[in-house]
Amino acid sequence: MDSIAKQIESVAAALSRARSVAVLTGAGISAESGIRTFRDTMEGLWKEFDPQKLATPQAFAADPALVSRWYDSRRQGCRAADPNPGHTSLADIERHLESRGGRFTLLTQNVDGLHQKAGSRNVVELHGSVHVWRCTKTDKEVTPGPEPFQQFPVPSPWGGTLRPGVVWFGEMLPPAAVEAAEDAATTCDLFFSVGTSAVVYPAAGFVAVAHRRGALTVEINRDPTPISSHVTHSIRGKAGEIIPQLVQHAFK
Ligand code: BV8
Repeated sequence: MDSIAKQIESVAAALSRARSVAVLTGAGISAESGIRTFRDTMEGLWKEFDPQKLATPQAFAADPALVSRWYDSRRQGCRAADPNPGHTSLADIERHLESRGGRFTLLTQNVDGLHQKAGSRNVVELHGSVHVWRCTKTDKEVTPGPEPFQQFPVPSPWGGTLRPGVVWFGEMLPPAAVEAAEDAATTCDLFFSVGTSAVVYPAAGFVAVAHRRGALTVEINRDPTPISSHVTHSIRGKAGEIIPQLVQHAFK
């Protein structure tokens, strides 16, 4: 494999010419903002829980107080976190593409809202948001204030219970989000997969859609993943270090 510097140079050259760019991000891009990745061992009072088991409708049905407490503690952590150079450099790429009439679509599996905080505009939240909660009785959505919830499970204004506005395992993704992702994957010249273990579907499948069409596909990830040998370039490194270098080389 080429050295990282060589990979960055060739990807930056493609980025400088691209008309349409799609990016899929996962928990790894928020790691440098202090938000634990999804599969890192949980810490503190959550360390004996498996996130994959907690992020399900079954877990919420069995213990709505526990699951709501977990999500509210994550919501507080996300509110307190700041975007890192990985997030802000993706917002820079979007601005560069838009300034020359190009297209930029940011597909995120993250529920932390940090891409929006960093100034990204065309953000597609494939797995929803921890900052939006939904009434289990009326399906109406609320955006709770900054304070932690005082009561668990959280009563809704409509007599039901509030659940986090995220997509749990076994739940369908928002159809509009899937449509936007499919459109981006089928029209982009360049598809990045950043900070994701690429094991959760359908999100992990969009890079292959782009690759099969001949788009240039690039992974930026700390560790190898199941897609590492199926993309054009797999760059091993931190998103907060690699993406700013791409911006520097592509748009100097
Ligand atoms: C669906 C929201 C149709 C909640 C999440 C059986 C029954 C039902 C479904 C299935 C089934 N078997 C398989 C499925 C499909 C299932 C799935 O894919 N399962 C996998 C695990 C096998 N998918 C679904 O259920 C989806 N829905 O298919 O509906 C359906 C419906 C019914 C029946 C059948 C089909 C819904 C999936 C969405 C689940 N919700 N999150 C929440 O956040 O609590 S997914 C969860 O995993 C997180 O959102 C996260 O985004 C996602 C992926 O994790 P990553 O983001 O990749 O994070 P991870 O920690 O894994 O990796 C981080 C990476 O970053 C690492 O590789 C690391 O090396 C790297 N890294 C770390 N630091 C850095 C870094 N990289 C760069 N820089 C750094 N600094």
